[in-house]
Amino acid sequence: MNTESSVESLRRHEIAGRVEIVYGRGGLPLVKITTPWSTAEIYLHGAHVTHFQKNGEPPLIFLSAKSYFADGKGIRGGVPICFPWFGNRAGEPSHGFARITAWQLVKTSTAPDGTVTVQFALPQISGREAWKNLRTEFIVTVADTLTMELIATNDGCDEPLAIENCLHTYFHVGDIGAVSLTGLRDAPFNDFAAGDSGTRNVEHDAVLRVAKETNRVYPDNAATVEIHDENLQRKIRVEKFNSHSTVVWNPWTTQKLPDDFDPAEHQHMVCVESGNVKQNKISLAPGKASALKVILSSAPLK
Ligand code: TA6
Repeated sequence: MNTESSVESLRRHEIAGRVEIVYGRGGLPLVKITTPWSTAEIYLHGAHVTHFQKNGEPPLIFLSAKSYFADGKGIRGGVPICFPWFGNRAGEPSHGFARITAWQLVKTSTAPDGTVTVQFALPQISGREAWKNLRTEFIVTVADTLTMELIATNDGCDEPLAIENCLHTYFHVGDIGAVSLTGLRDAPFNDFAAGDSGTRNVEHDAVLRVAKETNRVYPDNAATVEIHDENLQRKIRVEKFNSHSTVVWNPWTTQKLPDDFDPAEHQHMVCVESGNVKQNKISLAPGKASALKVILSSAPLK
């Protein structure tokens, strides 16, 4: 954990009634946000959004009751920032090193209407010389919606950088058996569930229901997805910008996960992830930037 991330040194970023910096779980620095419409929480560890809840509604974001909150470990739930790669790499952390790194808190601000914006920067990491030219920011805007923007810039002048990015958002649902996803009808996907290595498939049903282990990467897909939750009588909208991959995941009780997730928790979560992964990976030319943006909103189902 870098010295900048001790809470006392971060208190200058506090805004009365809007932004508070505290020690969160595992003693990790936590940014607590209150707006007229909502509350949110973001750990500097991974610049990880762990909570977003509109006043009078259940949380919109799922967080495992068994999550780790420790250096070197990803937080289970919330919005893991999968970066600068997605998935497994031999001898490397799954989904990249961004989510297990303490980000720097750069700036907090609030608008006259009470909207709060928090900016983070991924520090240079010793031993990661291959990424020395990568400058990465994460900007979170909290209001009655939650907007997250991951901006990667190649500060080098000769070599392109091959990156993947994905905001791996875990959504809270009342009961996965009463949930349907819209927006993916007729969209081809690669199936990675139950050890499948990515068989290409397509479905023509009007909505996607999750009734088993589900792990789908929809390539070349920028669809706005809605999560219709009959149990909570709520729909969550996932709007994406500069995202060419959609991932839908629920481990059910069959995918073996570390003990930071209780298999029974599968009933109360579904991941709808937005990014540029696998065949949609990005070649970031010298001097160029790529901004992935996601806007989360919710409304009554009827
Ligand atoms: O997004 C789906 C996925 O790639 C699954 O394969 C599963 O591994 C999930 O991410 C969680 O990965 P994690 O490394 O956080 O356990």
